[in-house]
Amino acid sequence: MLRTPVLTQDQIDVFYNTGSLVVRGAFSPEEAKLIQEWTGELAALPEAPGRQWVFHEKSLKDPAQKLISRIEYIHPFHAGFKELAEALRAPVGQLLGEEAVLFKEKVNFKMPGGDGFKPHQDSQAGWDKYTDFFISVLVCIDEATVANGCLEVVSGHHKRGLFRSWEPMTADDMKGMSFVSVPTQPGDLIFFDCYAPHQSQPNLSDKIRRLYYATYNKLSAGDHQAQYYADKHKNYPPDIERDPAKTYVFRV
Ligand SMILES: O=C(O)CCC(=O)C(=O)O
Repeated sequence: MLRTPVLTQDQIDVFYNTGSLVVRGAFSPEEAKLIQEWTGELAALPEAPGRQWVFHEKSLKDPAQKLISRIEYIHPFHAGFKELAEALRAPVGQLLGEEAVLFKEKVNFKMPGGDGFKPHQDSQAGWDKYTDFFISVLVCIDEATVANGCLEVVSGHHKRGLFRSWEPMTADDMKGMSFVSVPTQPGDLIFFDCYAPHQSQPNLSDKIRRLYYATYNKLSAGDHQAQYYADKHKNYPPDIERDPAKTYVFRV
């Protein structure tokens, strides 16, 4: 059984003032090892239509090589990740001030050669269609460093709200923002809200960097998970369910 992280009032205040919160060692080394094992099991699950969603990318080190970039829609197919998403619901509920409901989850693999993420706010990916506020939790699976592309967050600018849905941030939006790298160890967590600008660099190192993300909203704002995945499946299905005649564009 994974422990349920509990936040202090000081941590809740940091989250609201800055838009993010780092909790070191929220899971023990044994729990972190278990989550690593689960991630190996997840990556080894066969890819099949209607199952977990697997996405690939071309390696930046060797474009002839294809890498797993991301697996989404996990918890129905892996009991461990179901337990993890459940364990994180309580501290997110503390931050939301009421019960949290899961919106989506994924593992970003960022293998050696894996690409980074352009600066964005999560709600820019059309999440504002479902409700106006989400909190995500990053669970560090492998050590994340500047060299392998750890998360970089901006403090304070979450208070500006959503810039524009389905459009990346412009240079003008980013004036005065400073992206700060947040290296993490297995078992560390980073909570951040859907307006907190963040980005990450490609992984040009030789060390894998897997991070799990679970996103929640207030239960009183509705359970949007099924609709979100149905909509996303239409526009950006997992690789195995793609129509070879179509071009799919990752927008934000
Ligand atoms: O995993 C990362 O490096 C950043 C992920 C991210 O920003 C996203 O998936 O929206």
